[in-house]
Amino acid sequence: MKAVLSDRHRAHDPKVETYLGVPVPANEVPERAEMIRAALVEDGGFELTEPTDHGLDPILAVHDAGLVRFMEEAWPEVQRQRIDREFLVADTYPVRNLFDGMSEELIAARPEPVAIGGRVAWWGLDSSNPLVEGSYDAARSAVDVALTAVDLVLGGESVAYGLCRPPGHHAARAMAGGYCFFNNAAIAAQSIVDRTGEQVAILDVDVHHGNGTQQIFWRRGDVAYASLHADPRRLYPFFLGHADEVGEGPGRRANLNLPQPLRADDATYLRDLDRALEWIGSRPGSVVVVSLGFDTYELDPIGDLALTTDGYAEMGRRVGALGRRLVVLQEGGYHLPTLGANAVSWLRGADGRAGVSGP
Ligand code: Q9C
Ligand code: ZN
Repeated sequence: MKAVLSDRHRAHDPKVETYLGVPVPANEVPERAEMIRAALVEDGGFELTEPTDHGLDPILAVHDAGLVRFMEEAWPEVQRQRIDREFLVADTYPVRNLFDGMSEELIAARPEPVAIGGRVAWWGLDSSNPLVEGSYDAARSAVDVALTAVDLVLGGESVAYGLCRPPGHHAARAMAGGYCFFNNAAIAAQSIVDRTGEQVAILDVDVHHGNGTQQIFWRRGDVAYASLHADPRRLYPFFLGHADEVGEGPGRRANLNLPQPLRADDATYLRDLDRALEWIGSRPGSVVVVSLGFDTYELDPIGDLALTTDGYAEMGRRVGALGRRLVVLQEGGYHLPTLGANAVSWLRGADGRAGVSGP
């Protein structure tokens, strides 16, 4: 199997994030991708390739130009405004109740702030998403990784893996968040639609609901989104991911959320995976984009499900058995010691090989 990865992810190297306002060690760190890379190399069954530059157009096909401009300008502005910080996060957000009673028209006309502390809130979801000096460059490289995996699959590969970092599925049209800046999977799916004219399905198996991907395709019937995730009443992103969110307008019934119970095990999870796969299989299209997270793992420090390394092999096998071409893109997963084994297990399963046994 071909695996696309770039060293440029290392430029996004936050040391700290905040948890309920208090600094804690960052979870989404360069070591994550390095662990997976090492395991792919050691396995021997993966051909590692570098991404090619795809420019800004595919990003602007999905994201608001203002978000892209903010990402370009954020760190230079931190320096220009002489904010002495190692990372940028917001403290004051434009939450919906701020605008209670105001007309949609007047709300929409509120101007973007000029202070960088206001802009990071304007374009952001949450304060546990540190933006550092190299975040923009790394986020651009993650998009190139995803689009190069698309190139491989449209060029005839039956499956390609993109080791995207930073991840993407929390990033919406006009919003970063949840360790994500640009939505790699959404950009990949849009590019497949544009280049093939076919419908596309996105299967999201990260432990968190992909609110960004859902938002981008909410009113779209040509890109279906199916997600298994911890019930948002318990876990980030807290406010979206409920089962009654099915899409609207032309996108009605093209969104499927399957919230999972606390500590859901392989058997419980795989039953709902089969529902998602059946739903995807009933829709047209020959390519499926997978948002792959290993924060569903039993020892993940921020997830609350209980999947195993063997469970990932079976998950990969069932997704591979769909018989669709697969663009598999890395999202979360934060238990560093097992990330490599879990990735190899899932990908070997999808490739129709036997999984590796757990550590
Ligand atoms: N103390 C992805 O897995 N909040 N994003 C975490 C932990 C944000 C996770 C707080 C979690 C986002 C791609
Ligand atoms: Zn996640």
